[in-house]
Amino acid sequence: MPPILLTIGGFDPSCGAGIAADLKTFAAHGCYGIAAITSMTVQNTLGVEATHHTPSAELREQLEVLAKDGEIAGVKIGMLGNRPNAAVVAEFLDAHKFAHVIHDPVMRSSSDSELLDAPGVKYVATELLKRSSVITPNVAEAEILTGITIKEVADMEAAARKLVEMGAKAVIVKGGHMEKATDVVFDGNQVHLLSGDRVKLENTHGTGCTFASALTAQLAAGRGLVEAATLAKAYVMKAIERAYPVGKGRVPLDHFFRMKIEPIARGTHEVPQHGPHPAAEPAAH
Ligand code: PXL
Repeated sequence: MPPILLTIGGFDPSCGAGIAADLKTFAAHGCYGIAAITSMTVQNTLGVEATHHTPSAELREQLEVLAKDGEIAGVKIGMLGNRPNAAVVAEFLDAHKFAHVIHDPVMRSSSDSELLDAPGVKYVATELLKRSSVITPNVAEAEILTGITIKEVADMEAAARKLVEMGAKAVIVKGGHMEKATDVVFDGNQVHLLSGDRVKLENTHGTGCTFASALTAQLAAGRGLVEAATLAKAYVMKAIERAYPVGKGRVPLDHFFRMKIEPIARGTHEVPQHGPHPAAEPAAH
């Protein structure tokens, strides 16, 4: 049985970020994904035009109906929208004690729309952070949560240490927007640096969601934090490399790059063998 992973986040109708990106990432890792929507965003590849947050009672219903249905191997948290929805998620985590809770503390979209209101940010810092197994802020989010200005890797490390003092169990500060794309992984004891190449990041969308989802899949598969983060980063890098434009704006990642094979030759499709089917016909010449 593949592990069942739950994503709690916003829906991006252009499917580059949010729970659609999470579900694609889970599937690409051989996991079965389920999802609870915190917010319906109005969005295409050019940016977010509006957000309509799920009423918190409805979010609670969504989460509870999923939890009572079976074993959830890991939970990934993304966009929360507002404080009431963040509080529902905290209540849900307290009620169920999941083995892996990966929180990507999304605050603004790459097009700079607010994805979590100010009371929600405060709630993440004081309440939600300590309920997750790993929190994965980018540099801007780490600055907001800690109040530390981040200019170089040493500052990222200081922010990671501060987040653990604030109650986080483990932290990955993502340096994708820094010059060398170094990520700082802090498990509460040791700091590990993951270096990377900064590939076309300005023009991509959904890298943070994808990284945290791949990390969730790797942790649920039993890997340790550093190995899981290394594999998740490699997956994101490859998915960026293979990305192709879908709309007029930012380019979503290719989550299924591993499945890219030569187009199937005519005559080799798996169709029932009763009667001719155009896809099953061998090429005429
Ligand atoms: O990339 C952060 C993010 C997360 N979740 C949703 C989003 C975005 C960015 O636009 O729309 C739903």
